[in-house]
Amino acid sequence: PAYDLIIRGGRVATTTDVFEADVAIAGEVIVAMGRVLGPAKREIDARGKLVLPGGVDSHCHIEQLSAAGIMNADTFESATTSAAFGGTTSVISFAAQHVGMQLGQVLEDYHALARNGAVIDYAFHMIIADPTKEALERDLPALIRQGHGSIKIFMTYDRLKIDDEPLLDILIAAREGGAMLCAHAENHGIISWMVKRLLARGYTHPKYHAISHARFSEAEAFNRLIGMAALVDQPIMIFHVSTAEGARTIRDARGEGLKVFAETCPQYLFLTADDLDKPGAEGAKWMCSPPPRRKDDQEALWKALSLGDLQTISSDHAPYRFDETGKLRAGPNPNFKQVANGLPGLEMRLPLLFDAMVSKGRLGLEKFVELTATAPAKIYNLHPRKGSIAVGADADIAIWDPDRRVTVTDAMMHDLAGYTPFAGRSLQGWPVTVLSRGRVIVESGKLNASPGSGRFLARSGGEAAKPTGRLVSDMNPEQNFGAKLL
Ligand code: DUC
Ligand code: ZN
Ligand code: ZN
Ligand code: ZN
Repeated sequence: PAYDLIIRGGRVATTTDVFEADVAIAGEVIVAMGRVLGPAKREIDARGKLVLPGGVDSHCHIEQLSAAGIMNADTFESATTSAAFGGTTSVISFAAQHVGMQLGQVLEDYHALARNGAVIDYAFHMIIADPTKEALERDLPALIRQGHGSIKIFMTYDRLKIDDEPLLDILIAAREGGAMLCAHAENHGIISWMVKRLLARGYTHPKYHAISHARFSEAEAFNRLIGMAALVDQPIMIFHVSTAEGARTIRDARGEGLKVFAETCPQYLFLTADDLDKPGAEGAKWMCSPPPRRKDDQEALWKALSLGDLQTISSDHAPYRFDETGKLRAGPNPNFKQVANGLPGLEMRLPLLFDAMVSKGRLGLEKFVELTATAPAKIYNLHPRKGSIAVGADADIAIWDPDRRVTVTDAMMHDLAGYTPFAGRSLQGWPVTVLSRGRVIVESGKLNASPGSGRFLARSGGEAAKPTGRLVSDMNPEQNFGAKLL
């Protein structure tokens, strides 16, 4: 037969269309779509099912050392397995430099972990925490050329934060390498000042974590970052937008024609600060940064997604067990500052969003495909290989049963966090069969992929990371540098 596999009779969805078609695969690639294709060595009956591009999760922390030096709960094997069970077939995780580490070595170390463990394809954002001359001038340009087309920085966290001056140096370095600059943007001073005042007055319960991240710490940092990026005409991606004011700041910047991209995450669409308000230390399970906010913020984020102000929804998967190895490392009754920040989310990202967007109808199926697969693939230059069902694309496909109802439990998760912050929810729609480059890796509730079978996705910064060509006059004082900098 001409084809290795045909997915027959399903409804295929892209960002613009939903249509019934057979999808034919040869080797690792989709080679035909149409009616009554065949024959093939194998067929999958997809009648009554949706045939969607595998999810692209462009923000997840895997086998990463936290700011406080705690290793998170997953390995590449467990994290990518949980991603696959949730319908996700590509991840962009982090290669995280800490102060004193050489960037090239950091990349080698994360490559080794992923090469041995990943069951789906992966790429890395390079976290820069120590912007030395060697890191920015020697290592970074070479590493970008080797296929790491994005950089991430933190504007908060004691051991990671990048102040304004070095941030400008990093923005220039990103610009020169053609890389996207991603940021965790929160005002560090406001948060650390709030933390100290709360703890000094005995407010130690996990729920005060949310209060310590005062809402304007987000919009303030967004605005400062946007200003610096505009000065040097460098495109940016603002991670995990959580507040209405944050979303409005991004909307204003985009309205000015600035190249500002932004994401949010399920925790900001489905959780609120009240979820942290549980007896004892239990609320620590819902602690992430920024924290879940309010109901009206959720509505503002949905609106921002519908208007295109936010372009992607990632998980920010950052799993820590609710025990002495993770969240309770400081003891059974930690103060909120002692608890590692982060939630597991690789597996539940798509089922939560499918239920809300497709089954309950909020924004609809095409927008679900766009926000969770196509747009992140485009922004991070993985498209057209990843992120869409198209002839010539990798056969990364999730077949969804739109009628299957599932009540989420901790026990059904495949990551190593040991819990999900979304347990107890009843969802409609579930990914039942998942393909990565033509291999059927999830089927009948079982994984059929060996650790290390995922591949590294080398990519340049691509179109999204290209400057607009409109430098502000401060960076071009003689008005005769063309698109060149001061
Ligand atoms: N926030 C989290 O909640 N986890 C990982 C890192 C971060 O910034
Ligand atoms: Zn590399
Ligand atoms: Zn972050
Ligand atoms: Zn993160």
